[in-house]
Amino acid sequence: MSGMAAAQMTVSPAPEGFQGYLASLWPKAQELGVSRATFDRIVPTLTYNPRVVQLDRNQSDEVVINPNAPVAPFAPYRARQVNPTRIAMGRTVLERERAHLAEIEARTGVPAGVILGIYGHETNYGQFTGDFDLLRSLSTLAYDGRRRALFEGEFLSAMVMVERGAPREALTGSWAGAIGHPQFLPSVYLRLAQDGDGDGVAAIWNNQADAMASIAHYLQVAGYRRGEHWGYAVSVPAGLNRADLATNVTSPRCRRVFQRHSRWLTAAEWRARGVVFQRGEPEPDMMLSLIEPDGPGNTAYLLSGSYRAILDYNCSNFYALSVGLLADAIVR
Ligand SMILES: [Ca+2]
Repeated sequence: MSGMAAAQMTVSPAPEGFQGYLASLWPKAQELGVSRATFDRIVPTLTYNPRVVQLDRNQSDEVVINPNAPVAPFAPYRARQVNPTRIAMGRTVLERERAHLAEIEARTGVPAGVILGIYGHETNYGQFTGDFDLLRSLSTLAYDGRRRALFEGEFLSAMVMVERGAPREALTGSWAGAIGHPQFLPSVYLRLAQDGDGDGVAAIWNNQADAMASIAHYLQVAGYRRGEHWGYAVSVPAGLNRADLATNVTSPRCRRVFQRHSRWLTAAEWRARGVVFQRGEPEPDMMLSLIEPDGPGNTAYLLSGSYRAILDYNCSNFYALSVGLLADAIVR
């Protein structure tokens, strides 16, 4: 049976059992530090949301992809994502938040441009954060059960956020539980969110400095290296021996994403093979891997270890390349 058929046959439990299921979560919530008062204030207000179950079903169908399908070109994606409006807005935020960004960069080693590159991609700098009620979505998805372990944990994390003072009405986001300006899941918020403006609260739902400090902290923990640029646009000679450059490493996560990267060579070794840097000159001993997202004959990119921290935020080469290119365009 194909995965798609299995997904379509998944039967949701009846909505009538929803409140009983939530009540059964009390011991777990208590263990995490949620008070009875908070639990009793929130849970009776939650109702089953069939819309998010439908969206979750659609997504599970999309996951079934043909591994032999042709790979889509990057250029149209880039044109949509790294557009003049988004670049201009990024520069506006950079100007207005320059002091906060300088402090965040000094502390985390993540450059302002890369922070803004992620911020612009996730929510257009806080403009589009999603309007699904977080606790309602997560409780429904947990009850539905296709990915209960994930969503039950996120629901309980969201309850902990409320316990610690996050305003219930501010917790809105995508149907799948990503909230606020940086689109963090609640568990990510609890682990990594930071206060960027010094008021003691990491208010990623309405504060840009907090959002940017949180994005930077995420990337820092994911391995973004201070002073190591994410990557470089390059021209590749027609005769480049690509078979010799194939990676022999199989990534345990996001296998298809990492498969598109060559093995690592130094910048000097790439130059010796005829690769020309279109802009920027990395140190000769910097380790870089090649991706050709539009195929031979088009602009390619040499990627650093810091690029992989961006992949940790969202494991897609198009996303990470586009974030890096938006970053470069904003600070250019
Ligand atoms: Ca704050």
